[in-house]
Amino acid sequence: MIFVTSYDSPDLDGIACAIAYSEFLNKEEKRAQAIYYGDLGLEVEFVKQYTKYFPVEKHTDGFPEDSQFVLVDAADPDELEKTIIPEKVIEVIDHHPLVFTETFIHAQKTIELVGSCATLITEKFQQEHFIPSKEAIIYLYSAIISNTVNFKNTITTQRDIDAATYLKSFLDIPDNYIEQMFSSKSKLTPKNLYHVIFQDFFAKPINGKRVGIGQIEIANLDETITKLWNELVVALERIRKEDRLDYIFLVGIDLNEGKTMFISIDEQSRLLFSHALEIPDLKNKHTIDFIMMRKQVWLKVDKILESQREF
Ligand SMILES: [Mn+2]
Repeated sequence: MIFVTSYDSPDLDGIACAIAYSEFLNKEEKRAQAIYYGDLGLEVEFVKQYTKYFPVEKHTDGFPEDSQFVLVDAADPDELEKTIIPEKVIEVIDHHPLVFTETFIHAQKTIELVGSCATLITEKFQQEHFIPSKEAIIYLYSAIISNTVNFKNTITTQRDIDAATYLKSFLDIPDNYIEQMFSSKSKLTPKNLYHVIFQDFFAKPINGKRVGIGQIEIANLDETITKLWNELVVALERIRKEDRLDYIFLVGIDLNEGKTMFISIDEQSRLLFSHALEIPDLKNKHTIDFIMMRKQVWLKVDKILESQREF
């Protein structure tokens, strides 16, 4: 059996790719099953409800001896489930610049810097003249729209636009589908705030310091953050303690306006990110009028911390 999976607590891109690519392998008469581990975000829940289709098994225990693995939207061994043995990974498909693919010695690799991994999966279907199932098409289309923030994100390439246009030609979805999908993940409340941030939070050591960056993508960002500021500080403090972080930062993406808000809750982190982002007057709640995703922020933070400077 080939298990198709993404990183822990996958986003919509990871889930869409796992669903569609296991379908692709099945069409090639290979036995494949999409699986995930961890938790699912509000956006995955939205597409799941819309399609009433979710052929992805939650993985809980070990794998049979003869298992093989395909990784989609994931190529970093550190983010993988520990029971997946790197030597048994036969294929890696990802769209991220930071990869450690040498770990997967037996894997065929497709690493291309487009906006969404779903674009790469869509292209594989096109090359083989396979048409995905209606449900898989909805997942792939939604993933491209989500990852590229409806093509407003600077990571968007023409290939993403072409893949989404191709997928959309098979679809008959309501005009406000994208709006609904975006607002599905915008329902931040004092109660779910910690969970939503934690669901898409990533921490790592850089040069002896532990750095954590969360990312939230919502509509009405400014209004929501202003309203939930006190709860947000509590949630970030809790994550900082649990993860023993030296620096913590939150990247907020406004889905409707295509803006980014950088959030820091302590002076040390504010200073680090002020240097990294080259924004001298960085405020605790600082808005810029274009989209900068966490991945782009990490590159800047890596660079500044690796230069051994003290903050
Ligand atoms: Mn992705």
